[in-house]
Amino acid sequence: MKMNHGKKTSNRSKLSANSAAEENASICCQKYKNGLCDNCLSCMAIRSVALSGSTECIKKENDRAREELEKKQAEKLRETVALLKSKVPYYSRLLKDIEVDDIQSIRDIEKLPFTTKEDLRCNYPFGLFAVPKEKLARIHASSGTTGKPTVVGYTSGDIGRWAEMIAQELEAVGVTKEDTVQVAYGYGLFTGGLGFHYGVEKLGATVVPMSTGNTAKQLQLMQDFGTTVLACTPSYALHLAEAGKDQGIDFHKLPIRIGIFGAEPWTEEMRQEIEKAYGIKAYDIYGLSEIIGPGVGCECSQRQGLHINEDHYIAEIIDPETGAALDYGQSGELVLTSIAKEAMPLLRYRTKDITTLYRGRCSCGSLNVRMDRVTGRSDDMLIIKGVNVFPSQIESVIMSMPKLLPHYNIVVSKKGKLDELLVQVEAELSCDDGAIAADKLRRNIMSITGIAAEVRLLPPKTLPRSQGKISRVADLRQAP
Ligand code: DLL
Repeated sequence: MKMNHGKKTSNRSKLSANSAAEENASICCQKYKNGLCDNCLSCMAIRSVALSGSTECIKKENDRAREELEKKQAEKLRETVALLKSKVPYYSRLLKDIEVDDIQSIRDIEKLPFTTKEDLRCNYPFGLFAVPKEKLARIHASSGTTGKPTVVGYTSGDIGRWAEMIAQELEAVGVTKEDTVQVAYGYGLFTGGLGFHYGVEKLGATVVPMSTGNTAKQLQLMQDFGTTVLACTPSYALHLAEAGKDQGIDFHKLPIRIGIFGAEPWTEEMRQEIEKAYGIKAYDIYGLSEIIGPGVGCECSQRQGLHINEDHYIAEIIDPETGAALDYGQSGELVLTSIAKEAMPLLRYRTKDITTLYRGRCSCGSLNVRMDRVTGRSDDMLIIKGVNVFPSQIESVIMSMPKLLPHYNIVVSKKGKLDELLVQVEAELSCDDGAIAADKLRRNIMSITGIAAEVRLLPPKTLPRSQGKISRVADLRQAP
């Protein structure tokens, strides 16, 4: 049986849902006390309507609060444009026909140019910095597969705001000062480790700065130090769970209760697998170095999407092919503008991450725009036999089959002129069961993607494990 180490998440969720409703009720009372809407006949009526969550006056109040937020965003956007025009020669050239006064509302963001990873490479290393080098407190970089690394800089103010942001996100999933947070994201040029580290310290919890790898030690200290929160990539969480099981560790008997996973795409099914293995609640956190690092968006205890930190960023969704703006609820490429960054603000950065944005008040009370989990990157999308396929679709199929293990890879190759898709998955099955499972997997992939894949079931622990971001796809068609 799992020991109770003060696992507070579900109570917390109920509490925050109630307090959101109470907040709505009090807003309603205050604003409409001299002219209640039809539903607001008495305070009790307001309260019960607020709990059910849909009155005319709550909607009006939400609209007013959004308007207020967007006004502040527009002001910060104007300041950012002014800063870039005066301090970054690359942006001064790009923005030569745009005046700060052209930005009157956040919808005017569409007048601004996009920024891409290529722009960062062309300005390597410090060409996009808006402050002199001596004002930098830290530099991070991501290596990328080709060419020069992407370099990002931070002032001490940027680092302070980043830590604050992560601390708030940790709090929103139920992490408290009493928690011990094992940070198993890489420390170094990658933003994951240090980004989390300072957020945990800011919150006042205890940080165990493990970085990636050293799996045996991770497991030992997790037990000896009484880790309550694990932060790492979802693929490494799976690897740790598997290694722990091999050592006979029963995670359900340990105090660990929360996992904060991100830095790579993962599916809802993967979440369930991880939660089952550890007996924890797992939350999705999103971010990218170009914008700051982890924490651009994070789920709250309600898990109704990742809240975008709108005091710091403006999020848009565009059609990745045409660059045209898409509406809330439509899936496309996420574009982010930093509006509170000193060292390296970016305008309309094309993340290449595919997701959907939603508006409306979350049951935690926040009105911030929320994003769906990232389903893949526009440049990760495979076109196989003319069909668009995201690796996450194949992962969902695999993870929905209980007899298959969450360790797989996808190989795309060419035979003559024809594309071929090979999916290899580990499974603990006898030969007969294996043949049935392979056939079922083949049929399920066909029904989701429309593609006839070759399927191979492999013995457990055959495929390589990851300590950081995992690479599960090999497209051999472009190989020389
Ligand atoms: O991965 C920052 C980070 C660290 C995020 C720790 C979350 C946790 P980069 O190395 O620059 O930064 O990689 C950014 O990783 O554009 C996405 O494609 C992918 N990514 C990040 N978080 C998620 C997530 C960090 N939760 C790139 N789901 C992004 C899916 C993610 N993909």
